Amino acid sequence: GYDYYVYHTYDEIQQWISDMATQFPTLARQSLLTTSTEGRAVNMLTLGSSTDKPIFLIDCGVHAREWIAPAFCQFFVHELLTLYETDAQVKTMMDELTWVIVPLLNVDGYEYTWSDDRMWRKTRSNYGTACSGVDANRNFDINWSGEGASTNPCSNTYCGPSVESEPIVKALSDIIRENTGNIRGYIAFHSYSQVFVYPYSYAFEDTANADQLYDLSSRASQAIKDTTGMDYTFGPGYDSMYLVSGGSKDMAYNNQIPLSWTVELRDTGRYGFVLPESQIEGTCQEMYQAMIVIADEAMKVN
Ligand code: 0X9
Ligand code: ZN
Repeated sequence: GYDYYVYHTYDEIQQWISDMATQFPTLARQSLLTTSTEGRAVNMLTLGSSTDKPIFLIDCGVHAREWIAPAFCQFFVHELLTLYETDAQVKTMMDELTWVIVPLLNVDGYEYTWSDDRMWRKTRSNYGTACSGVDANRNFDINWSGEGASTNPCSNTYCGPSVESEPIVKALSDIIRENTGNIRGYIAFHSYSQVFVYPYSYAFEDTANADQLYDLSSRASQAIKDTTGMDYTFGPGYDSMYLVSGGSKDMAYNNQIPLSWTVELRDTGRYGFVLPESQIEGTCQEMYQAMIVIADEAMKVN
């Protein structure tokens, strides 16, 4: 069977997505999110026993070199699909929510990390400048090109020539806008640092539900501690790391998604982006337990 504890290429992930949809026809549906700048398909999976439930939206791999993120997305999808019949908690999560999951968002960048530069972060778009690539997590419609984003095309945090210039950003933003009021939760999986980051990151400002996000992040961190003993911190973006403008989780929150995070997976810096495959299983197991806690709350929000 498919090995969830190794890193997979774009082609392998594409095949895996269609295999999931084929093997679990009543629980999983594959669709095309968009076509990337370089012409690759960006696919998503919609999971759940019915399709009209409130949505929990997840994307993995917006930053190309953060390989553990798509690895987690694949593991998580597989858990939801294979445990549905036997695990009461998973059954409830799949009966009460519609999971929209993009296992690999920045497909062009990801391919480039396999072929040319393991440390590539951005997309591969070029708008006629010396350097290629836009930081997709600076390209969303939230204080676009403001503090914590660069207008220099050679910067790793280049916000792009215009807001939503990147097809993957435009397509994900469209999903968020088309489902306004019907998305309970959003998580963008990144690495590394082991942090639950919630809004806001573009300004020193707290959300209306800051207490809820604090409490839920705290419980998710505790679930991780109880699973593998790993420490994950949490806090608003402006506090936990650095200011970021044009990031997806702030855009999601401001489009009426109350539970919104950037989650930074393992590690805390020893291996950084080049996390050994031996750590995939532990990372997936701990974050799966955190997702149970978060899903439980998402099912309660009204
Ligand atoms: O800079 C980013 O886009 C994210 N970190 S990463 O190392 N994965 O690139 C952080 C985004 C969350 N916002 C803040 N931490 N302020
Ligand atoms: Zn990242």
